[in-house]
Amino acid sequence: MKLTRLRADKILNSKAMWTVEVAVELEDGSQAIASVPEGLSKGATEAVYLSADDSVKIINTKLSKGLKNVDVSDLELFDQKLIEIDGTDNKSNLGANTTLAISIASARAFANSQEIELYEHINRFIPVEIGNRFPELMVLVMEGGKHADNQLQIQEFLAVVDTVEKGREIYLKVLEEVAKLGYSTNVGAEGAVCPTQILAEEAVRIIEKFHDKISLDVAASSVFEATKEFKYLSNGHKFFSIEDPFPEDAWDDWTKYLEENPNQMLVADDIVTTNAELIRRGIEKHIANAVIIKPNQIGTITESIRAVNVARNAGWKIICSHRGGETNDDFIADFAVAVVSDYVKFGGFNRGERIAKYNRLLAIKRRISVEK
Ligand code: 2PG
Ligand code: MG
Repeated sequence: MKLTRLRADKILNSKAMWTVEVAVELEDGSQAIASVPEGLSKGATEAVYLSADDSVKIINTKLSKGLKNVDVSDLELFDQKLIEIDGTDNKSNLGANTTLAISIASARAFANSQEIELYEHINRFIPVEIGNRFPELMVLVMEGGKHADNQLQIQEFLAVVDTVEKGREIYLKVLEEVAKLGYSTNVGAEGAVCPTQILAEEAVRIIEKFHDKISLDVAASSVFEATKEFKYLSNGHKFFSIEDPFPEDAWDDWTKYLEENPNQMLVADDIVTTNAELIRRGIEKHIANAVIIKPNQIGTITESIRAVNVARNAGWKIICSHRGGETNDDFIADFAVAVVSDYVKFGGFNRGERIAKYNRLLAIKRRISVEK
């Protein structure tokens, strides 16, 4: 099935930044659109994010001609073509936002043309069947760090649950409790509460009142003091998982921590940036046992799948994640189900662009349970 039309426009993301939206049409008239997020606390080794203006220009000139009549049926071959046209290790020619938007829109258009769901199309390229396995949710309940204007140095306080319903309940209880204690109920970048003045110890205690499976994203490369805050908290609390507790260049700190805490789920995000080669290096150095997968850190669906495969083969847990600056595109929900992700991170329940992902997950779950 050939691509016959490719067009890009600039749209706004949830942080009032411009991003790219791509529209694709196939030879049978099937159409699809896709837009991509941008991180707020980015890893240094993420693939290049081109300005939306440059991205739109490249697509509407060079790529709309270069990709015309290219077959989209095989996800891997199509993405390979994008990788070849870019010709760099970090997508610095086309931008990872450009290539990912095209990769998603083309896969979605193909799924439409075949009258199958996007997650079903992607799963054909995954060596694991979906069956009745569905990701658990790391629901964001409190925000700090670069994502909020408050005292918390740690970026994310998350409740780990198996259903959206449970996540919603905990989210609302935490919100109510924060208000009751007299703190502000401001909303952070990713749709959770970010009370001003609150300290990390109290933040955790509030969440612990309602749930005992709590995860953290320390995002240590973004805020210098975050590691210190994490070390203080870990004296009195047990966490289900800990993401980025050390900076992305402190590989030895990661290895040492895992050696000393072999049963702790330790999640690598900024240190490996969805890059299969970096994940391989991380596996060799025993830096973690779980990984965050953010397709826009690498730039195509295929390379994101590669990252998942490498991590999973080493026994690492997979967590598919949204970004700080999001759009209403719900691709990440399809992707998470397709790759049989262990967990997802879609944010809190107070921002439409996060809700879009949760609602898509609910729709997929309904669909899968009807099929069974
Ligand atoms: C993270 C993400 C998503 P950002 O650090 O895991 O929560 O944040 O997209 O800003 O990098
Ligand atoms: Mg992170």
